[in-house]
Amino acid sequence: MNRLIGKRVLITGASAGIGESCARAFASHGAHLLLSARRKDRVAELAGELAAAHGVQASAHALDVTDREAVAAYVAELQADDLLPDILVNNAGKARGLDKFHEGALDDWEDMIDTNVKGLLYMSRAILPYMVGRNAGHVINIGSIAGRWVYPKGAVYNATKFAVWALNEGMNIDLAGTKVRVSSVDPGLTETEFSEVRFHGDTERARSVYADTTPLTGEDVADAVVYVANTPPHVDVINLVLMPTDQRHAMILHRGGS
Ligand code: 8X3
Repeated sequence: MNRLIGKRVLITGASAGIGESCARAFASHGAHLLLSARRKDRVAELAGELAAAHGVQASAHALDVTDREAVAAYVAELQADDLLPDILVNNAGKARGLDKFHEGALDDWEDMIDTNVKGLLYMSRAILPYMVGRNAGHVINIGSIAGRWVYPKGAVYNATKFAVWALNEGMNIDLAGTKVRVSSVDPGLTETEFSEVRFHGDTERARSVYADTTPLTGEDVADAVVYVANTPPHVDVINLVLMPTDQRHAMILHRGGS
């Protein structure tokens, strides 16, 4: 049963990767889209394409989730226009660097903490009061297996995703007694721009992350997000962890064919 027809979904970081795949998957289920990303041109093009293809409403907004005033202004605008979302997908996130802790770059750390933690906080804090007011709504946080297991050279990225896990848990606890649901979808190795961003544009190194293995795609993760969003209102998926069949743990990845 499709419960997503006519639902309004706000997706952050929707210009590429898992966010873009989520936009495509929700649109194909008849949901209206509020797409945001720092890169307005990419997200505007996607909104136009999906609106035309699926007959849904789709708008694009240039938004840096680390800018708390910009987040507040965007949500105020949505409220004024009666466009508040039924579903918020906190997708904007990134890894920057893969270094031993004592060699890590402070700028990388700030970037990850600002986006993965503070950005998620700003968006959720701005939207949730309206969901609580309506006693309906769903926040879906894109976490990671990096929030379950720490791996070498990942400490700060791991810490931000452990934070997403804790915030997902904390929101759920504090929303007990309401009908507002909070879920995390926690993927393992997924081939997107993720590694290119992590390695500051080093495409060769990025490619090596996925060599000789079959990673998840953005579509695989979007399928899981849509499943979580489409469950009946009395069901709250707290965490959904998915990994490639070739991966069974952050540090156990099979390479080299069958
Ligand atoms: C992405 C998963 O294991 O590459 O968050 O960090 S991993």
